[in-house]
Amino acid sequence: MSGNILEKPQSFYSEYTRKPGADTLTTHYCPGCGHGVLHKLIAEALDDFGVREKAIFVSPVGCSVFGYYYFHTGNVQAAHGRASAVATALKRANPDSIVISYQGDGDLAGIGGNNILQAANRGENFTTFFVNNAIYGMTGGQMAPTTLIGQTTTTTPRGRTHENEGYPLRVAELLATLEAPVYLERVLIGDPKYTMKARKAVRKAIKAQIEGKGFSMVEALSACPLGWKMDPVDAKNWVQDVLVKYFPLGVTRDNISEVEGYVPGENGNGRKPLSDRELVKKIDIPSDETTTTYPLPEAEDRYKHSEIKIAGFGGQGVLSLGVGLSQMGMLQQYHVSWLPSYGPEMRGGTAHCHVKLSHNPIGAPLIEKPTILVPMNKPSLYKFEDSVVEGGDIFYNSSLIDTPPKRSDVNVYPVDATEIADGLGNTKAANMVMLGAIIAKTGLLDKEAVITEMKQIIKKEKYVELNQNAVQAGFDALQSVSG
Ligand SMILES: Cc1ncc(C[n+]2csc(CCOP(=O)(O)OP(=O)(O)O)c2C)c(N)n1
Ligand code: SF4
Repeated sequence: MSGNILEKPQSFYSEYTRKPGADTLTTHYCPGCGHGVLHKLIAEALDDFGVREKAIFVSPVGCSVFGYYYFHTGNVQAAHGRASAVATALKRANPDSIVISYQGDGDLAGIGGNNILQAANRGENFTTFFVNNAIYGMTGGQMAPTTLIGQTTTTTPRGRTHENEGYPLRVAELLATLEAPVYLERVLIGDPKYTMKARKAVRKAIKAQIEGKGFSMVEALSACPLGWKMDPVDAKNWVQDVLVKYFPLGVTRDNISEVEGYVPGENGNGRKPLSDRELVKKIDIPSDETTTTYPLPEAEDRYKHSEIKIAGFGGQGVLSLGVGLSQMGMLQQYHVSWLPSYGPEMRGGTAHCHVKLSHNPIGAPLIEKPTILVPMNKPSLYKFEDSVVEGGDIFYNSSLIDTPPKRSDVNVYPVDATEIADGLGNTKAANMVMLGAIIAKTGLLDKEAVITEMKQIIKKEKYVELNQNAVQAGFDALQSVSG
């Protein structure tokens, strides 16, 4: 909207040509549905704040799954319930963007219940619009977590009972018990007399994100005439006369003025830096331990983003080697990630982990093509050898692998890890021998710092020295090897 001229927001396509069929001017929503009105309020706000070009609309499963037909913004589809996880990733990877997560009640409060709770609790700096129509609309009217007691749905044909299905969830109130969210409000969509309040809330929530304040959500009570098997007028009245009695309108959290915003790239990565609230301060565990940090090691360029896969039998310390690399990486100023993958057995089964050490923020922890492979036993070498990138490194446990890797386009380093560890008096230290060997050849970490900080990886005091010696021995074994 500009001046007194009423026009369709630029944040909508002028024609919905992505929608199948000849009708490219109307939406797919049923008459009387609240989705269209909320879409319009969001689109107008994006226009008025001038953020259309950097807005990303996340539509998960539900009637709004086709949001990309309408919003002339970036669009990403999320799996059912995962919009808040996808929005988290989008915002963290693109702190300048304006991320809108748009979810129904089946999606947000049902299958995605834990996702929204965790995202709100982390104070992710994106905006959620939560359409509470007390039913699963798209699939024909099953009970949602917000369905009222006594409400009939296809899965509660005699009406929801608290004995059988529990009580309807009040999401805006639930999230208000968390420390992090900055703004939560419940509004009503569908009747003009409530629309101005809803419009204000939509704008406030988006503005909070623009200012880098943190997590905001607007819960919109909305009619679903089709799911409720009502005509649009009765449905509109039911929202105002019945739904609103259980879900009171209003603000359940507004901390916007209390928190400092962040400036992308300067003091934030898409999340606002959480200030300690009084409650948190009171229960903060006092700590007098100070952590020493070390400068980023000067390794070759190709190690500025290392994707390391470590694999072996359960019990070989594969996962702890990964943890060790990551913890030491953190102390030495890397961005790190560690993702374990366990076999079904506790001991003797296979285990592997994915470790990333990077000079830049890491988008996702999974590794498909490692730049460094560390097989501790034969099956792991066979399984992962082909996946290593050309020019990458393989450090293999030559004590247990008698057939060396076949690849000629990678650097191959045999490390007698198990034998060296046995010589030090404990087979279990083979993983730390390997750590020393990797450091010797890649320069990824500062060896002296790793030895000094060994107690951060090895918690039991009596094993610290053994593992320090193991790192040194692995380092010595490979330092003199050329290549
Ligand atoms: C993993 C998965 N489970 C189930 C479905 C089926 N499904 C599609 S839409 C939907 C319900 C969506 O309801 P809601 O989030 O309330 O949105 P509304 O349709 O009411 O806007 C379900 C269960 C699916 N597509 N994917
Ligand atoms: S089924 Fe319900 S939520 Fe879906 S478009 Fe129709 S009225 Fe809207």
